[in-house]
Amino acid sequence: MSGHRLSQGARADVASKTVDHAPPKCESTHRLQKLLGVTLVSGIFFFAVVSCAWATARNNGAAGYQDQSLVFTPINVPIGNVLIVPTAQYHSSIIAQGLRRITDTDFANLVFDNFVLAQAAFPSLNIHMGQCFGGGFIDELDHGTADLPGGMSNFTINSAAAWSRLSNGQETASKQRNLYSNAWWVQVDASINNKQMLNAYTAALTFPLFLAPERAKQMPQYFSRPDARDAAFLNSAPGTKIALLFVGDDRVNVAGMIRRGQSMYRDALRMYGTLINLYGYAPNNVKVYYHDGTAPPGAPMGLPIDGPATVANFESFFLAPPQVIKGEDDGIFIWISDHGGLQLQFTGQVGLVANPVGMAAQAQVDFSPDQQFLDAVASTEFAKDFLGLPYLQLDSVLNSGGEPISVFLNGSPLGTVTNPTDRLEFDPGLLTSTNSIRFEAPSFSVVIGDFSLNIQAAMRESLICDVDGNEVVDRNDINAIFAARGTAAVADDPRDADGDGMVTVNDARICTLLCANTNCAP
Ligand SMILES: [Ca+2]
Ligand SMILES: [Ca+2]
Ligand SMILES: [Ca+2]
Repeated sequence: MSGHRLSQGARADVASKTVDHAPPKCESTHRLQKLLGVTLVSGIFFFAVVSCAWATARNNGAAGYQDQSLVFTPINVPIGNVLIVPTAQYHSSIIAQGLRRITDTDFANLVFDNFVLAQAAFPSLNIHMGQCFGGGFIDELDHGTADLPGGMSNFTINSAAAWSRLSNGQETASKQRNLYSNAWWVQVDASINNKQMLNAYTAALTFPLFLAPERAKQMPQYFSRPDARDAAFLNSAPGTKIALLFVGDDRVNVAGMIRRGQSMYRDALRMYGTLINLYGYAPNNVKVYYHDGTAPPGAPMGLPIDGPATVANFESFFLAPPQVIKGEDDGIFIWISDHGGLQLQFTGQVGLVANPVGMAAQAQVDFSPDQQFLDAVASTEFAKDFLGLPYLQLDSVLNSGGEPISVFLNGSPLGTVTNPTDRLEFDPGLLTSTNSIRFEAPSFSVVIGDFSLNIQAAMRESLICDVDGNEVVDRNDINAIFAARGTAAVADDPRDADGDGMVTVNDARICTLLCANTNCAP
C-alpha cells in the first residue's frame, strides 16, 4: 500500500494564506501522523500541514516538492512483546567515507543547533544537493526536527533528484560531470548567467546537456523560505560568507565494477573556482572535503582539499566553522556532490518472546513499503547503480547478554548480528510489496530497538547517446542515430537524447556535444 500524500496544489494555497511568521510548533503533530500511520484520514493531514506552514514558502515553483515525511508504511507485529509501537519513515542520506551515513535529520540538526539556535537571528543558507535521493533533505528543513520544530526561515535548497530518484552523471573522458550539478553550476557561474536561486534551478532544468529523459527520471527539487529568497545570489548575504564543498565518495559503478571516478572532483573544482573568483568567497572560508583526501589520478589540479570526506570532517564545518557566524547578515553555502543513500527507518521497541521449548525466542515485524522505495531498491535500472548490496542495520538493540541475533527477511536468513552497527546485506530481489523481518535469539532477554533497510547508490553513467554501449560517445554512435532518423524511439532509448519519442537529427546534434574527442573521433 502506498502512503498518503497531500496534493501539492492544496498545500501551496494553504501556505499563501498563512500569515504567522513565528516558527509553528508541529513536531507533536508529526509524531501523531507517524503513530496513526495509514489509518490517518486526509483531513487530519490537511490540518497538520496548515499548522506547519510558513508564510510565502515556495515549493518547486508551482509544482511542489516531493515530501518524504508524508510517506508512511503500515507496521504490524504478529510475534513479539511490543514495548514502543514501531513506526517507519523514509530518510535520505549523504554517504561519507567508509560508507557512513549522514542522514537528513543529522544534517538538519547540525544546521539548526549550530547556525540557527546558536544565533540571535537566522543567517541565510543556500544548499545544493547533487547526490541521489537528495530531495529527501528538504522536508526536515521545511517542517523542522525535534531540535527546531517548524524548521528555519531563511534558506533555499535545490536537489538534483527527488527523494526516491537517482542523480546521474557522466565519466566519459574529459567530460566528467554530474548532469544536474553541472547544469546548475553553469547557471550560477557569474561569467555566464549570474542567476538568482529560483532562476538557476529553473534554467538548469532546461540546460541542453541536462537531457530531457534524465530530467524526467531524476525530478530535481526546489524549495525556499520565504519566497523572497528566490532572488538571492550565492553572495547575497552582506556579512561573513562561508561554504562547505563535500564529496563523500567519487567512485562509479560500471557494469558491476566499482572504480575511481572524476566527475564529482571536477564538479567540486568548478564550484570552488566560481565561489572564489566570481562570488568573492575568501579561500580560507571555503572548506573542501573530498573522497579520501586525494585528487583522482589524472585529474586537473587546483582543488585545495582540506581533508577526507569523513563524517567527523563534515560535522567540523558546523561545530567549528571556518569563520564565526553571528546572524542574519551572514551567509552559508553547502554543496554536496556525492552518491546518496536512502533508508526505510523503523523506530520502536519490540521484545523477543519465548517459543515452544527447544526453539529460539522470536519477534516479527511485517511491513509494506511505498512503491517508490521498492522501485529504488529492486528495479533493474536502479540495481546496477548500487555502491554495494542493500543492507539491514540494527541501529539500536537491548542485548545485555551479547546474544547472537539471527535475522530473516521473508524467510531467508540474512545472517547474525551482535553489535548495533553490524550490517546484513540482502539480495534486492527479496524485498516485495509485503514483507516480514524476523529476529531470533537464544533467549527472550533481547529487545529490538530501531533498525533500518538501506541502499547506497553509486553514480550511474548516463546511457544517453552511447548507442553501441562501449561507454564512449563517438561518431559511431552519431552515425547510428543519424541512420535511424525518423523512427520511433524505444523505452530508455539512448538515441532519443531530447526525449521526444522520435529519433531525429536534433538527437544527433545533442549527442555530438557529448562526444569524448574532438570531431567525435572514436
Ligand atoms: Ca527527509
Ligand atoms: Ca559508444
Ligand atoms: Ca528525439
